[in-house]
Amino acid sequence: MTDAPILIIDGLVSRPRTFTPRDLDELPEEGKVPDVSRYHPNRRGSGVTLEAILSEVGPKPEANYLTLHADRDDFHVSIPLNAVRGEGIVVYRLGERELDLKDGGPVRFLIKDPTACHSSELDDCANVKFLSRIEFSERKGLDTRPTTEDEHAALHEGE
Ligand SMILES: Nc1nc2c(c(=O)[nH]1)N[C@H]1C(S)=C(S)[C@@H](COP(=O)(O)O)O[C@H]1N2
Ligand SMILES: [Mo]
Repeated sequence: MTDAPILIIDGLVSRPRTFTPRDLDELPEEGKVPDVSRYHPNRRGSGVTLEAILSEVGPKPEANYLTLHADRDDFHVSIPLNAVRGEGIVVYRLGERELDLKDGGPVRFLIKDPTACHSSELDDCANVKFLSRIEFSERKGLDTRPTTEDEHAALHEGE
């Protein structure tokens, strides 16, 4: 595992910071998610809850939205903090190794119980791969999720 930062948290939080895999490993046990296949049978890896990260950074009272940024392919999703609280998981390991690109690594966001694509704020499309930064803001931020079936098909074509 690399010791380099893999995730940036910034915007409206009391303690903006970066996390290395070791930093994430050191979060309290109750924030650990040992195996994401219990939520999504076809997905692999382990990680921590979004809630555990929120406890570290302390979102400010006016932080209504969080935006999940994937710089690698310029994909972005912005969802209300209240809706995703308790639902979000940050996956960054597969056993003792880092999560592969083909699993959406090195960091992948997962929603425990997402709805079908473009049917809600917390849909499958919000399961952001290659997550590099989580930004907190008062208003909704950048959201590049596909909004039509055609856009969606085109996005998956490129995978
Ligand atoms: N970085 C990034 N994350 C992404 C996407 C993408 O194009 N780039 N596509 C989204 C969409 S539209 C869907 S439906 C899911 C698909 O995830 P899966 O390939 O693991 O099923 O990933 C989401 N996460
Ligand atoms: Mo999607």
